[in-house]
Amino acid sequence: MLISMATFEHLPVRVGGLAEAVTSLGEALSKSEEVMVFMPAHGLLREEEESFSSKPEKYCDFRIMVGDRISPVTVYQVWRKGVRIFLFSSEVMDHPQVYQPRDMFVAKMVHFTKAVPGLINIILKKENIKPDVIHINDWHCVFAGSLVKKYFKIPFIFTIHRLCRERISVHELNEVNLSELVDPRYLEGDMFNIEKFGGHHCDHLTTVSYSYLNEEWRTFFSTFEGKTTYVWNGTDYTFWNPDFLKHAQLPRKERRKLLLEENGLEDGILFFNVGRLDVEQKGIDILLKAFEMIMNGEVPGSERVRKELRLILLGSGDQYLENEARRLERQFPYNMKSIIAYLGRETTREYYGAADFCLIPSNFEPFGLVQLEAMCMGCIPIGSRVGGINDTILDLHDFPEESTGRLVPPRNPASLARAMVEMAQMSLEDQEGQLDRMRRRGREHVIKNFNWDKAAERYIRVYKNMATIKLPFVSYAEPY
Ligand code: NHF
Repeated sequence: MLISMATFEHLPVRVGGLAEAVTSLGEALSKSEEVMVFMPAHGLLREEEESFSSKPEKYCDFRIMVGDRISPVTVYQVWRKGVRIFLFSSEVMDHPQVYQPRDMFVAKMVHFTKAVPGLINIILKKENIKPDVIHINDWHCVFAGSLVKKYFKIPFIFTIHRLCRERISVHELNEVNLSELVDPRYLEGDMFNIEKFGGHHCDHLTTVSYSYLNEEWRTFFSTFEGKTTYVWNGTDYTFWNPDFLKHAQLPRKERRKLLLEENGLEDGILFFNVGRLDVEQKGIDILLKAFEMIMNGEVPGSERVRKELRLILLGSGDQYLENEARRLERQFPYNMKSIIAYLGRETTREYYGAADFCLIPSNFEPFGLVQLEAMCMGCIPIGSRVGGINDTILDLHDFPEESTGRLVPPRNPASLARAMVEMAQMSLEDQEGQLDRMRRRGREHVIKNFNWDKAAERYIRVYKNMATIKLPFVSYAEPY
């Protein structure tokens, strides 16, 4: 099967989890199928890119019409781990910021929409091949998928990694002569709802977890119930492997002591959070509040834990949250450290490999990679009972014998604080036997159930029209 995927993020271009997901899926699919990826170049070709296994070479030139302007496009071809990547380069598609500023982003989307069918046309002519499916990742690529389906009769698979509820002005579409896409059913005033349009026009609609599909069932997915399903993402457990730690031979507690020392803190029970400091999705305000509640003695039975509690935040984002984190760090200098930076995958792995617990307080989370990376590294996750977090963590109270972490209600600092105290107490009371078992089970659970080969297998079933779908008369859509 020749699978084509369209995306705005693919490593080395990374804004969020989308890049990891599309890159890993492409690699896994390429073990049995041919895979080509279409992506705007985002200025990538100006740098020497080491993460490709070949040098980018020019594949073709052509021109697209945008309104009454003719815009030249050059497509470069490059290989990365068995995947053939086509990078679209033009004045607009080379803008280095992926989604910003808004005007530039919309222009990029328009150019990409026109350039993808343009390239497929040239591939047909040059190589006499045509993709069997086009897999569209998130709303930015929906229009491209829709045109490819219309012009080449190629099935269009639409995966929602996160619902954005984005709308675009219908005048903008008319101006760039894309009025053939304007479907009056998806007009809200003079704004056009792209995700709904995509849901209607695609052949299969998928999202990345069963819980997220249910959470957004009434608001979105039920409209497309006959073609909707979910496919879990995976994680790269070969990279997230404790054997690669700097001090792999030391006991976990020793590694923790060293890492805390490096961060100017004394040894204690270490909670860790990594990722974007954001209120809307990631719930970092809830985490800061929970920490403050424990430190202010507002959580019953937390006296001993308070002295021992250490919290490290790793990531940057909202200015307000960065300031809050700094304020708490000043207030509780023996207990908290915030590292406002992105330290890279290898260093992040050291933190997972030393921390006792990982906090994932998201308000919603379509899938979420952090809890899986943590479980792979023996760092016990405490996460919100939402989306992919709910699907992947087996809670201590729900499944005492199989548990891999703790689940707490979202948007609830008091519940999170209680769970943190409960887990810290287990650690202090030296129930390490039980915690060690959770750590071991966590890694096994991820390797068995959330690997990319399994995801690829399931997507191939979707591409071939053979995946189970979620319909209201089945209470549970099994993954196979
Ligand atoms: O893991 C990749 C990622 C998800 O939950 C994540 C999200 C965006 O919000 O599928 O996409």
